[in-house]
Amino acid sequence: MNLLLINPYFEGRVYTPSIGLLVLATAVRREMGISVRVLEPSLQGYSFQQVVDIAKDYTHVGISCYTESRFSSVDLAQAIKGADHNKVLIFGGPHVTSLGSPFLKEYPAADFVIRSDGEKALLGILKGSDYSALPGLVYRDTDGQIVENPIVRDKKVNCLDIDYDFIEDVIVDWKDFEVPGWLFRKRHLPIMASMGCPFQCRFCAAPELGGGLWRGTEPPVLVDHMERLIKNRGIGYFRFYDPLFTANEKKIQEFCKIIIERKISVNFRVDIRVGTRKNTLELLKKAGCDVVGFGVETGSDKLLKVVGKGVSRRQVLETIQECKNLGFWIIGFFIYFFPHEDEHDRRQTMDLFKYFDVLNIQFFKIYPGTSYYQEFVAEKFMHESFWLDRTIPSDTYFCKETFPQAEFSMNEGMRKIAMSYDLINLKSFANTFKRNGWKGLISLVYSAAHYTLLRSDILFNLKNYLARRGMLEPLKRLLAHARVNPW
Ligand code: B12
Ligand code: SF4
Repeated sequence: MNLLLINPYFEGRVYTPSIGLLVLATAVRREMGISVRVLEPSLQGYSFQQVVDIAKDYTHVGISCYTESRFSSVDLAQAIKGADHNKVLIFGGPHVTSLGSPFLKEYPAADFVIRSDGEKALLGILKGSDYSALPGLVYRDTDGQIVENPIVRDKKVNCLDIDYDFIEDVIVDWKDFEVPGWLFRKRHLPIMASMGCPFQCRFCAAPELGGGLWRGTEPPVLVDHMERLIKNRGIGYFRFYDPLFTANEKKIQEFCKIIIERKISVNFRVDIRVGTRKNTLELLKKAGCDVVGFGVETGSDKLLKVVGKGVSRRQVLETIQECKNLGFWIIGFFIYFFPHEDEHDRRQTMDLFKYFDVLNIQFFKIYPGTSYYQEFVAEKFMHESFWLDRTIPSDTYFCKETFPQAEFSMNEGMRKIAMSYDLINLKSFANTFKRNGWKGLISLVYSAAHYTLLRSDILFNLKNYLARRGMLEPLKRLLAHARVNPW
Protein backbone atom coordinates (compact mmCIF):
# COMPACT_ATOMS: atom_id res chain seq x y z
CA MET A 1 0.00 0.00 0.00
CA ASN A 2 1.25 3.49 -0.80
CA LEU A 3 -0.15 7.00 -1.21
CA LEU A 4 0.20 9.78 -3.77
CA LEU A 5 -1.10 13.26 -2.87
CA ILE A 6 -1.67 15.78 -5.67
CA ASN A 7 -2.46 19.51 -5.88
CA PRO A 8 -3.86 19.45 -9.44
CA TYR A 9 -2.77 22.79 -10.87
CA PHE A 10 -0.79 22.35 -14.07
CA GLU A 11 0.25 25.83 -15.10
CA GLY A 12 1.26 28.83 -12.99
CA ARG A 13 -1.16 29.97 -10.28
CA VAL A 14 0.49 28.05 -7.43
CA TYR A 15 3.45 29.77 -5.79
CA THR A 16 3.59 27.89 -2.53
CA PRO A 17 3.39 24.16 -1.92
CA SER A 18 0.19 23.16 -0.16
CA ILE A 19 0.70 22.95 3.59
CA GLY A 20 -2.48 20.85 3.81
CA LEU A 21 -0.94 18.09 1.67
CA LEU A 22 2.27 18.21 3.72
CA VAL A 23 0.19 17.80 6.90
CA LEU A 24 -1.46 14.70 5.43
CA ALA A 25 1.77 13.22 4.05
CA THR A 26 3.59 13.73 7.36
CA ALA A 27 0.76 12.19 9.39
CA VAL A 28 0.44 9.12 7.16
CA ARG A 29 4.16 8.36 6.93
CA ARG A 30 4.64 8.88 10.67
CA GLU A 31 1.73 6.72 11.73
CA MET A 32 1.81 3.98 9.10
CA GLY A 33 5.35 4.04 7.75
CA ILE A 34 4.11 3.54 4.18
CA SER A 35 5.60 5.28 1.15
CA VAL A 36 3.99 8.68 0.46
CA ARG A 37 4.71 11.19 -2.30
CA VAL A 38 3.43 14.74 -2.71
CA LEU A 39 3.07 16.20 -6.21
CA GLU A 40 2.83 19.91 -7.00
CA PRO A 41 2.66 19.68 -10.83
CA SER A 42 2.62 23.42 -11.37
CA LEU A 43 5.70 23.98 -9.21
CA GLN A 44 7.56 20.85 -10.28
CA GLY A 45 6.72 21.13 -13.97
CA TYR A 46 4.76 17.87 -14.38
CA SER A 47 2.17 17.68 -17.14
CA PHE A 48 -1.26 16.12 -16.72
CA GLN A 49 -0.14 12.93 -18.50
CA GLN A 50 3.05 12.68 -16.44
CA VAL A 51 0.97 12.82 -13.25
CA VAL A 52 -1.36 10.09 -14.58
CA ASP A 53 1.73 7.96 -15.30
CA ILE A 54 3.24 8.55 -11.85
CA ALA A 55 -0.09 7.59 -10.24
CA LYS A 56 0.20 4.11 -11.81
CA ASP A 57 2.70 3.19 -9.09
CA TYR A 58 0.36 4.04 -6.19
CA THR A 59 -2.55 2.14 -4.64
CA HIS A 60 -4.21 5.22 -3.11
CA VAL A 61 -4.37 8.68 -4.67
CA GLY A 62 -5.48 11.78 -2.75
CA ILE A 63 -6.49 14.87 -4.70
CA SER A 64 -6.82 18.32 -3.22
CA CYS A 65 -9.74 20.21 -4.72
CA TYR A 66 -10.17 23.99 -4.78
CA THR A 67 -13.09 25.58 -6.63
CA GLU A 68 -10.63 26.79 -9.27
CA SER A 69 -9.21 23.31 -9.75
CA ARG A 70 -12.55 21.46 -9.58
CA PHE A 71 -12.51 20.41 -13.23
CA SER A 72 -8.81 19.57 -13.47
CA SER A 73 -9.08 17.48 -10.30
CA VAL A 74 -12.03 15.52 -11.66
CA ASP A 75 -10.39 15.06 -15.08
CA LEU A 76 -7.29 13.79 -13.36
CA ALA A 77 -9.26 11.37 -11.21
CA GLN A 78 -11.08 10.05 -14.28
CA ALA A 79 -7.82 9.56 -16.19
CA ILE A 80 -6.19 7.76 -13.25
CA LYS A 81 -9.23 5.56 -12.66
CA GLY A 82 -9.51 4.94 -16.41
CA ALA A 83 -5.96 3.56 -16.45
CA ASP A 84 -6.61 1.31 -13.44
CA HIS A 85 -10.01 0.69 -11.89
CA ASN A 86 -8.52 -0.59 -8.64
CA LYS A 87 -7.04 2.71 -7.56
CA VAL A 88 -8.64 4.23 -4.49
CA LEU A 89 -9.33 7.89 -5.17
CA ILE A 90 -9.85 10.26 -2.26
CA PHE A 91 -10.82 13.92 -2.55
CA GLY A 92 -10.29 16.64 0.06
CA GLY A 93 -9.82 20.41 0.28
CA PRO A 94 -12.04 23.53 0.39
CA HIS A 95 -14.29 22.91 -2.62
CA VAL A 96 -15.37 19.40 -1.67
CA THR A 97 -15.61 20.38 2.00
CA SER A 98 -18.30 22.87 1.00
CA LEU A 99 -20.03 20.56 -1.51
CA GLY A 100 -19.89 17.15 0.21
CA SER A 101 -22.26 14.46 -1.12
CA PRO A 102 -23.39 16.12 -4.40
CA PHE A 103 -19.75 15.98 -5.49
CA LEU A 104 -19.43 12.24 -4.80
CA LYS A 105 -22.79 11.61 -6.44
CA GLU A 106 -21.75 13.39 -9.63
CA TYR A 107 -18.31 11.84 -10.02
CA PRO A 108 -18.14 8.04 -9.81
CA ALA A 109 -14.34 8.16 -10.25
CA ALA A 110 -14.14 9.54 -6.71
CA ASP A 111 -14.31 6.82 -4.06
CA PHE A 112 -14.30 9.11 -1.05
CA VAL A 113 -14.62 12.77 -0.12
CA ILE A 114 -13.12 13.99 3.14
CA ARG A 115 -14.51 17.26 4.46
CA SER A 116 -12.41 19.72 6.50
CA ASP A 117 -9.24 18.43 8.29
CA GLY A 118 -8.24 15.28 6.44
CA GLU A 119 -5.78 13.33 8.60
CA LYS A 120 -8.09 11.18 10.74
CA ALA A 121 -10.38 10.02 7.94
CA LEU A 122 -7.49 9.47 5.52
CA LEU A 123 -5.63 7.32 8.05
CA GLY A 124 -8.89 5.48 8.73
CA ILE A 125 -9.39 4.64 5.03
CA LEU A 126 -5.79 3.43 4.70
CA LYS A 127 -6.11 1.30 7.84
CA GLY A 128 -9.44 -0.16 6.73
CA SER A 129 -11.35 1.27 9.73
CA ASP A 130 -15.12 1.35 10.00
CA TYR A 131 -16.15 4.16 7.63
CA SER A 132 -19.09 5.22 9.75
CA ALA A 133 -16.69 6.32 12.50
CA LEU A 134 -14.45 8.54 10.35
CA PRO A 135 -14.98 12.32 10.82
CA GLY A 136 -16.00 14.28 7.73
CA LEU A 137 -16.01 11.19 5.50
CA VAL A 138 -18.45 11.01 2.60
CA TYR A 139 -18.70 7.51 1.13
CA ARG A 140 -20.94 5.00 -0.64
CA ASP A 141 -22.32 2.27 1.61
CA THR A 142 -22.74 -1.36 0.49
CA ASP A 143 -26.05 -0.43 -1.22
CA GLY A 144 -24.39 2.38 -3.11
CA GLN A 145 -26.16 5.01 -0.97
CA ILE A 146 -24.10 8.09 -0.16
CA VAL A 147 -23.43 8.62 3.54
CA GLU A 148 -22.06 11.89 4.94
CA ASN A 149 -20.41 11.72 8.38
CA PRO A 150 -20.38 14.86 10.53
CA ILE A 151 -17.23 17.00 10.65
CA VAL A 152 -15.33 16.87 13.95
CA ARG A 153 -12.61 19.51 14.30
CA ASP A 154 -9.60 18.75 16.43
CA LYS A 155 -8.69 21.51 18.91
CA LYS A 156 -5.01 20.79 18.24
CA VAL A 157 -3.11 22.66 15.54
CA ASN A 158 -1.95 20.17 12.92
CA CYS A 159 -0.12 22.43 10.51
CA LEU A 160 3.10 23.17 12.39
CA ASP A 161 5.08 19.99 12.56
CA ILE A 162 5.38 19.05 8.91
CA ASP A 163 8.10 17.29 6.98
CA TYR A 164 9.34 19.60 4.20
CA ASP A 165 11.39 16.75 2.69
CA PHE A 166 8.28 15.75 0.73
CA ILE A 167 8.80 18.77 -1.51
CA GLU A 168 12.50 19.37 -0.97
CA ASP A 169 13.06 20.14 -4.69
CA VAL A 170 10.57 23.04 -4.46
CA ILE A 171 11.33 24.26 -0.97
CA VAL A 172 15.09 24.49 -1.27
CA ASP A 173 14.96 27.65 -3.41
CA TRP A 174 11.48 28.81 -2.45
CA LYS A 175 11.03 32.58 -2.08
CA ASP A 176 8.22 34.87 -0.97
CA PHE A 177 8.43 37.18 -3.99
CA GLU A 178 6.47 40.03 -2.38
CA VAL A 179 9.18 41.13 0.05
CA PRO A 180 11.82 43.88 -0.27
CA GLY A 181 15.03 43.02 -2.11
CA TRP A 182 17.27 42.74 0.96
CA LEU A 183 15.19 39.84 2.31
CA PHE A 184 15.82 37.81 -0.85
CA ARG A 185 19.33 37.08 0.32
CA LYS A 186 17.88 34.97 3.15
CA ARG A 187 16.59 31.43 2.98
CA HIS A 188 12.78 31.51 2.97
CA LEU A 189 10.27 29.01 4.31
CA PRO A 190 6.44 28.92 4.22
CA ILE A 191 5.02 28.04 7.63
CA MET A 192 1.69 28.01 9.45
CA ALA A 193 1.15 28.10 13.21
CA SER A 194 -2.58 28.62 13.63
CA MET A 195 -5.74 27.56 11.85
CA GLY A 196 -9.18 28.94 11.24
CA CYS A 197 -10.61 32.41 11.57
CA PRO A 198 -13.29 33.76 13.90
CA PHE A 199 -14.51 36.46 11.46
CA GLN A 200 -17.37 36.30 9.00
CA CYS A 201 -16.41 38.05 5.77
CA ARG A 202 -19.17 37.34 3.30
CA PHE A 203 -16.90 36.62 0.32
CA CYS A 204 -14.71 34.11 2.17
CA ALA A 205 -15.33 30.40 2.67
CA ALA A 206 -13.27 30.29 5.87
CA PRO A 207 -16.23 30.78 8.28
CA GLU A 208 -17.89 27.66 6.86
CA LEU A 209 -14.71 25.62 6.34
CA GLY A 210 -13.33 26.15 9.81
CA GLY A 211 -16.66 26.49 11.62
CA GLY A 212 -15.47 29.81 13.11
CA LEU A 213 -12.95 27.94 15.25
CA TRP A 214 -9.50 29.48 15.70
CA ARG A 215 -6.69 27.21 16.89
CA GLY A 216 -3.23 28.46 17.76
CA THR A 217 0.15 27.09 18.85
CA GLU A 218 1.56 27.96 22.28
CA PRO A 219 4.23 30.68 21.81
CA PRO A 220 7.18 28.75 23.38
CA VAL A 221 6.39 25.71 21.19
CA LEU A 222 6.32 27.91 18.10
CA VAL A 223 9.61 29.62 18.88
CA ASP A 224 11.32 26.26 19.65
CA HIS A 225 10.06 25.00 16.31
CA MET A 226 11.39 28.06 14.47
CA GLU A 227 14.77 27.70 16.16
CA ARG A 228 14.99 24.09 14.97
CA LEU A 229 14.22 25.17 11.40
CA ILE A 230 16.78 27.98 11.60
CA LYS A 231 19.40 25.52 12.80
CA ASN A 232 18.57 22.54 10.58
CA ARG A 233 17.57 24.33 7.39
CA GLY A 234 19.38 27.64 7.67
CA ILE A 235 16.12 29.59 7.48
CA GLY A 236 16.45 33.38 7.75
CA TYR A 237 12.90 34.39 6.80
CA PHE A 238 9.57 32.74 7.62
CA ARG A 239 6.42 33.53 5.70
CA PHE A 240 3.50 32.74 8.00
CA TYR A 241 0.46 31.71 5.98
CA ASP A 242 -1.88 31.70 8.98
CA PRO A 243 -5.33 32.98 8.01
CA LEU A 244 -5.14 35.37 10.96
CA PHE A 245 -1.80 35.30 12.75
CA THR A 246 -2.81 38.03 15.19
CA ALA A 247 -6.17 36.54 16.23
CA ASN A 248 -4.93 36.27 19.83
CA GLU A 249 -2.81 39.37 20.44
CA LYS A 250 -1.79 38.29 23.95
CA LYS A 251 -0.20 35.14 22.56
CA ILE A 252 1.46 37.07 19.75
CA GLN A 253 3.01 39.51 22.21
CA GLU A 254 4.35 36.58 24.23
CA PHE A 255 5.74 35.01 21.04
CA CYS A 256 7.56 38.25 20.16
CA LYS A 257 8.95 38.67 23.67
CA ILE A 258 10.42 35.15 23.60
CA ILE A 259 12.16 35.86 20.27
CA ILE A 260 13.53 39.13 21.67
CA GLU A 261 14.66 37.55 24.98
CA ARG A 262 16.39 34.66 23.22
CA LYS A 263 18.02 37.15 20.82
CA ILE A 264 17.02 35.08 17.80
CA SER A 265 18.12 36.70 14.58
CA VAL A 266 15.29 36.05 12.16
CA ASN A 267 12.87 37.86 9.88
CA PHE A 268 9.29 36.96 9.22
CA ARG A 269 6.03 38.10 7.62
CA VAL A 270 2.54 37.75 9.04
CA ASP A 271 -0.94 38.76 7.98
CA ILE A 272 -2.49 41.14 10.48
CA ARG A 273 -5.98 42.48 10.76
CA VAL A 274 -6.97 46.12 10.51
CA GLY A 275 -7.21 47.31 14.11
CA THR A 276 -4.24 45.29 15.43
CA ARG A 277 -3.02 47.15 18.51
CA LYS A 278 -0.03 49.48 18.36
CA ASN A 279 1.94 47.67 21.07
CA THR A 280 1.48 44.34 19.26
CA LEU A 281 2.79 45.92 16.05
CA GLU A 282 5.75 47.43 17.92
CA LEU A 283 6.67 44.07 19.42
CA LEU A 284 6.30 42.30 16.07
CA LYS A 285 8.68 44.80 14.48
CA LYS A 286 11.21 44.42 17.28
CA ALA A 287 11.09 40.63 16.98
CA GLY A 288 12.04 40.74 13.28
CA CYS A 289 8.71 41.01 11.51
CA ASP A 290 9.52 43.49 8.73
CA VAL A 291 6.67 42.63 6.42
CA VAL A 292 2.96 42.63 7.16
CA GLY A 293 0.07 41.93 4.84
CA PHE A 294 -3.55 42.77 5.39
CA GLY A 295 -6.78 42.19 3.59
CA VAL A 296 -8.29 45.63 3.09
CA GLU A 297 -10.53 44.40 0.25
CA THR A 298 -12.15 47.80 -0.38
CA GLY A 299 -11.66 51.44 0.55
CA SER A 300 -15.36 52.16 0.55
CA ASP A 301 -17.13 52.34 3.91
CA LYS A 302 -20.36 51.30 2.21
CA LEU A 303 -18.81 48.10 0.87
CA LEU A 304 -16.77 47.35 3.99
CA LYS A 305 -20.12 47.13 5.74
CA VAL A 306 -21.82 45.11 3.01
CA VAL A 307 -19.04 42.49 2.83
CA GLY A 308 -18.99 42.09 6.61
CA LYS A 309 -15.36 43.07 7.07
CA GLY A 310 -16.19 44.59 10.45
CA VAL A 311 -13.83 47.57 10.07
CA SER A 312 -14.16 51.10 8.74
CA ARG A 313 -12.09 53.09 6.22
CA ARG A 314 -10.85 55.25 9.11
CA GLN A 315 -9.54 52.16 10.92
CA VAL A 316 -7.86 50.99 7.71
CA LEU A 317 -6.09 54.34 7.41
CA GLU A 318 -5.05 54.25 11.07
CA THR A 319 -3.54 50.78 10.75
CA ILE A 320 -1.72 51.80 7.57
CA GLN A 321 -0.34 54.86 9.34
CA GLU A 322 0.83 52.85 12.34
CA CYS A 323 2.54 50.28 10.11
CA LYS A 324 4.19 53.08 8.10
CA ASN A 325 5.41 54.83 11.27
CA LEU A 326 6.97 51.60 12.48
CA GLY A 327 8.69 51.08 9.15
CA PHE A 328 6.93 47.89 8.01
CA TRP A 329 6.95 46.85 4.35
CA ILE A 330 3.20 46.59 3.79
CA ILE A 331 1.26 44.41 1.41
CA GLY A 332 -2.38 45.13 0.67
CA PHE A 333 -4.96 42.63 -0.52
CA PHE A 334 -7.88 44.13 -2.39
CA ILE A 335 -10.93 42.85 -4.24
CA TYR A 336 -12.56 44.63 -7.19
CA PHE A 337 -16.08 44.23 -8.59
CA PHE A 338 -18.13 43.22 -5.58
CA PRO A 339 -21.87 43.20 -6.34
CA HIS A 340 -23.19 46.76 -5.98
CA GLU A 341 -19.70 48.27 -6.24
CA ASP A 342 -19.66 51.47 -8.28
CA GLU A 343 -16.98 53.72 -9.74
CA HIS A 344 -16.99 55.90 -6.60
CA ASP A 345 -16.29 52.84 -4.40
CA ARG A 346 -13.45 51.80 -6.72
CA ARG A 347 -11.95 55.27 -6.61
CA GLN A 348 -11.95 55.10 -2.83
CA THR A 349 -10.19 51.76 -3.04
CA MET A 350 -7.63 53.05 -5.51
CA ASP A 351 -7.00 55.99 -3.27
CA LEU A 352 -5.51 53.59 -0.70
CA PHE A 353 -3.11 51.90 -3.13
CA LYS A 354 -0.43 54.57 -2.79
CA TYR A 355 0.26 53.61 0.82
CA PHE A 356 1.28 50.02 0.03
CA ASP A 357 4.62 48.62 -1.01
CA VAL A 358 3.00 45.69 -2.79
CA LEU A 359 -0.56 45.34 -4.04
CA ASN A 360 -2.58 42.26 -4.68
CA ILE A 361 -5.83 43.06 -6.51
CA GLN A 362 -8.23 40.20 -7.16
CA PHE A 363 -11.35 40.05 -9.32
CA PHE A 364 -14.23 39.11 -6.98
CA LYS A 365 -15.05 35.41 -7.25
CA ILE A 366 -17.92 33.41 -5.80
CA TYR A 367 -17.03 30.32 -3.75
CA PRO A 368 -19.38 27.68 -2.37
CA GLY A 369 -19.96 27.95 1.34
CA THR A 370 -19.76 31.73 1.36
CA SER A 371 -22.53 34.04 2.48
CA TYR A 372 -22.56 35.63 -1.01
CA TYR A 373 -23.17 32.21 -2.54
CA GLN A 374 -26.08 31.58 -0.18
CA GLU A 375 -27.54 34.97 -1.09
CA PHE A 376 -27.17 34.24 -4.81
CA VAL A 377 -28.88 30.87 -4.37
CA ALA A 378 -31.72 32.50 -2.41
CA GLU A 379 -32.11 35.06 -5.21
CA LYS A 380 -32.06 32.23 -7.78
CA PHE A 381 -28.95 33.56 -9.57
CA MET A 382 -27.24 30.29 -8.77
CA HIS A 383 -28.02 26.67 -8.07
CA GLU A 384 -25.95 23.77 -6.72
CA SER A 385 -25.54 22.49 -10.29
CA PHE A 386 -23.50 25.65 -11.05
CA TRP A 387 -20.33 23.96 -9.74
CA LEU A 388 -20.78 20.95 -12.00
CA ASP A 389 -21.52 22.90 -15.17
CA ARG A 390 -18.59 22.74 -17.59
CA THR A 391 -19.78 25.75 -19.56
CA ILE A 392 -18.94 27.90 -16.55
CA PRO A 393 -15.23 28.76 -16.38
CA SER A 394 -13.28 27.26 -13.48
CA ASP A 395 -12.53 30.82 -12.32
CA THR A 396 -15.91 31.87 -10.94
CA TYR A 397 -15.49 35.62 -11.41
CA PHE A 398 -18.48 37.82 -10.78
CA CYS A 399 -18.47 38.87 -14.43
CA LYS A 400 -21.16 39.47 -17.05
CA GLU A 401 -20.55 36.22 -18.90
CA THR A 402 -21.54 34.19 -15.83
CA PHE A 403 -23.75 36.62 -13.91
CA PRO A 404 -25.83 38.92 -16.18
CA GLN A 405 -26.30 41.42 -13.34
CA ALA A 406 -22.52 42.01 -13.08
CA GLU A 407 -21.15 45.34 -14.31
CA PHE A 408 -18.19 44.11 -16.36
CA SER A 409 -17.16 41.25 -18.59
CA MET A 410 -14.13 39.25 -17.56
CA ASN A 411 -11.91 41.05 -20.06
CA GLU A 412 -13.13 44.48 -19.02
CA GLY A 413 -12.50 43.65 -15.38
CA MET A 414 -9.04 42.27 -16.04
CA ARG A 415 -8.23 45.35 -18.06
CA LYS A 416 -9.33 47.63 -15.21
CA ILE A 417 -7.17 45.68 -12.77
CA ALA A 418 -4.14 45.85 -15.08
CA MET A 419 -4.69 49.59 -15.57
CA SER A 420 -4.92 50.13 -11.81
CA TYR A 421 -1.55 48.48 -11.31
CA ASP A 422 -0.06 50.67 -14.06
CA LEU A 423 -1.63 53.85 -12.78
CA ILE A 424 -0.44 53.36 -9.27
CA ASN A 425 3.03 52.58 -10.53
CA LEU A 426 3.03 55.82 -12.48
CA LYS A 427 1.50 57.90 -9.70
CA SER A 428 3.93 56.85 -7.01
CA PHE A 429 7.41 57.11 -8.52
CA ALA A 430 9.04 56.83 -5.12
CA ASN A 431 7.37 53.53 -4.37
CA THR A 432 8.23 52.18 -7.80
CA PHE A 433 11.91 52.90 -7.18
CA LYS A 434 11.72 51.55 -3.65
CA ARG A 435 10.15 48.35 -4.93
CA ASN A 436 12.22 47.80 -8.03
CA GLY A 437 15.52 49.53 -7.31
CA TRP A 438 17.40 50.42 -10.48
CA LYS A 439 14.86 48.46 -12.48
CA GLY A 440 12.32 51.11 -11.39
CA LEU A 441 12.92 53.16 -14.50
CA ILE A 442 12.22 50.22 -16.80
CA SER A 443 9.18 49.43 -14.71
CA LEU A 444 7.86 53.00 -15.11
CA VAL A 445 8.39 53.02 -18.88
CA TYR A 446 6.74 49.61 -19.08
CA SER A 447 3.72 50.78 -17.04
CA ALA A 448 3.34 53.93 -19.17
CA ALA A 449 3.41 51.93 -22.41
CA HIS A 450 1.14 49.23 -21.03
CA TYR A 451 -1.39 51.75 -19.73
CA THR A 452 -1.44 53.68 -23.02
CA LEU A 453 -1.90 50.51 -25.04
CA LEU A 454 -4.67 49.29 -22.77
CA ARG A 455 -6.42 52.67 -22.80
CA SER A 456 -6.30 53.00 -26.53
CA ASP A 457 -7.68 49.45 -26.76
CA ILE A 458 -4.75 48.30 -28.91
CA LEU A 459 -3.53 45.67 -26.48
CA PHE A 460 -7.05 44.73 -25.50
CA ASN A 461 -8.15 44.14 -29.10
CA LEU A 462 -4.94 42.35 -29.97
CA LYS A 463 -5.43 40.03 -27.03
CA ASN A 464 -9.01 39.26 -28.03
CA TYR A 465 -7.96 38.70 -31.64
CA LEU A 466 -5.27 36.23 -30.56
CA ALA A 467 -7.63 34.50 -28.13
CA ARG A 468 -10.25 34.00 -30.87
CA ARG A 469 -7.62 32.31 -33.03
CA GLY A 470 -6.34 30.10 -30.20
CA MET A 471 -2.97 31.84 -30.32
CA LEU A 472 -3.09 33.60 -26.98
CA GLU A 473 -2.32 30.68 -24.67
CA PRO A 474 0.74 29.42 -26.67
CA LEU A 475 2.02 33.00 -26.85
CA LYS A 476 1.55 33.47 -23.09
CA ARG A 477 3.49 30.26 -22.45
CA LEU A 478 6.29 31.43 -24.72
CA LEU A 479 6.46 34.82 -23.01
CA ALA A 480 6.32 33.24 -19.55
CA HIS A 481 9.23 31.05 -20.59
CA ALA A 482 11.15 34.16 -21.63
CA ARG A 483 10.10 35.83 -18.33
CA VAL A 484 8.16 38.59 -20.09
CA ASN A 485 4.59 39.40 -19.03
CA PRO A 486 2.88 42.09 -21.08
CA TRP A 487 -0.64 41.12 -19.96
C1 B12 B 1 -3.39 30.12 3.84
C2 B12 B 1 -4.29 30.10 2.63
C3 B12 B 1 -3.69 30.09 1.38
C4 B12 B 1 -2.20 30.01 1.18
C5 B12 B 1 -1.82 28.54 1.11
C6 B12 B 1 -0.72 28.22 2.06
C7 B12 B 1 -0.24 26.84 1.78
N1 B12 B 1 0.91 26.77 1.23
O1 B12 B 1 -0.93 25.86 2.01
C8 B12 B 1 -2.03 30.68 -0.20
C9 B12 B 1 -1.95 32.17 -0.03
C10 B12 B 1 -0.86 30.23 -1.03
C11 B12 B 1 -3.38 30.34 -0.79
C12 B12 B 1 -3.58 30.20 -2.12
C13 B12 B 1 -4.83 29.96 -2.65
N2 B12 B 1 -6.00 30.00 -2.00
CO1 B12 B 1 -6.13 30.05 -0.10
N3 B12 B 1 -6.44 30.16 1.71
C14 B12 B 1 -5.69 30.10 2.76
C15 B12 B 1 -6.48 30.18 4.07
C16 B12 B 1 -6.36 31.61 4.61
C17 B12 B 1 -6.09 29.17 5.13
C18 B12 B 1 -5.98 27.74 4.65
C19 B12 B 1 -5.56 26.84 5.76
O2 B12 B 1 -5.93 27.00 6.89
N4 B12 B 1 -4.70 25.91 5.50
C20 B12 B 1 -4.24 25.00 6.55
C21 B12 B 1 -4.01 23.65 5.97
C22 B12 B 1 -3.46 22.74 7.05
O3 B12 B 1 -5.28 23.24 5.59
P1 B12 B 1 -5.70 22.89 4.09
O4 B12 B 1 -4.71 23.33 3.11
O5 B12 B 1 -7.10 23.35 3.86
O6 B12 B 1 -5.71 21.28 4.14
C23 B12 B 1 -6.49 20.52 5.05
C24 B12 B 1 -7.91 20.20 4.56
O7 B12 B 1 -8.43 21.11 3.62
C25 B12 B 1 -7.78 18.82 4.00
N5 B12 B 1 -7.31 18.63 2.62
C26 B12 B 1 -6.77 19.48 1.74
N6 B12 B 1 -6.41 18.83 0.61
C27 B12 B 1 -6.73 17.54 0.78
C28 B12 B 1 -6.58 16.44 -0.06
C29 B12 B 1 -7.00 15.20 0.40
C30 B12 B 1 -6.84 14.01 -0.47
C31 B12 B 1 -7.60 15.05 1.68
C32 B12 B 1 -8.05 13.75 2.16
C33 B12 B 1 -7.75 16.16 2.51
C34 B12 B 1 -7.32 17.39 2.05
O8 B12 B 1 -6.83 18.22 4.87
C35 B12 B 1 -5.80 19.17 5.11
C36 B12 B 1 -5.14 18.88 6.43
O9 B12 B 1 -6.05 18.88 7.49
C37 B12 B 1 -7.92 29.87 3.57
C38 B12 B 1 -9.03 30.60 4.32
C39 B12 B 1 -9.25 30.02 5.69
N7 B12 B 1 -9.18 30.84 6.68
O10 B12 B 1 -9.46 28.83 5.83
C40 B12 B 1 -7.86 30.29 2.11
C41 B12 B 1 -8.66 29.50 1.05
C42 B12 B 1 -8.55 28.04 1.37
N8 B12 B 1 -7.98 29.79 -0.20
C43 B12 B 1 -8.76 29.92 -1.18
C44 B12 B 1 -8.35 30.13 -2.51
C45 B12 B 1 -9.43 30.36 -3.52
C46 B12 B 1 -7.02 30.10 -2.86
C47 B12 B 1 -6.46 30.23 -4.29
C48 B12 B 1 -7.21 29.45 -5.34
C49 B12 B 1 -6.42 31.74 -4.57
C50 B12 B 1 -5.91 32.12 -5.93
N9 B12 B 1 -6.80 32.48 -6.81
O11 B12 B 1 -4.73 32.08 -6.17
C51 B12 B 1 -5.02 29.72 -4.12
C52 B12 B 1 -4.89 28.22 -4.47
C53 B12 B 1 -3.63 27.59 -3.97
C54 B12 B 1 -3.51 26.12 -4.19
N10 B12 B 1 -4.50 25.35 -4.44
O12 B12 B 1 -2.43 25.61 -4.14
C55 B12 B 1 -10.21 29.77 -0.76
C56 B12 B 1 -10.74 28.40 -1.21
C57 B12 B 1 -12.16 28.49 -1.70
C58 B12 B 1 -12.46 27.36 -2.60
N11 B12 B 1 -13.66 26.84 -2.44
O13 B12 B 1 -11.71 26.99 -3.46
C59 B12 B 1 -10.13 29.98 0.76
C60 B12 B 1 -11.17 29.21 1.60
C61 B12 B 1 -10.30 31.50 1.03
C62 B12 B 1 -11.53 32.06 0.37
N12 B12 B 1 -11.38 32.93 -0.60
O14 B12 B 1 -12.64 31.72 0.68
N13 B12 B 1 -4.30 30.17 0.17
S1 SF4 C 1 -11.25 37.11 4.72
FE1 SF4 C 1 -9.74 36.73 6.34
S2 SF4 C 1 -10.68 37.73 8.16
FE2 SF4 C 1 -12.33 37.44 6.69
S3 SF4 C 1 -13.26 35.44 7.22
FE3 SF4 C 1 -11.73 35.06 5.59
S4 SF4 C 1 -9.86 34.48 6.65
FE4 SF4 C 1 -11.23 35.50 8.16
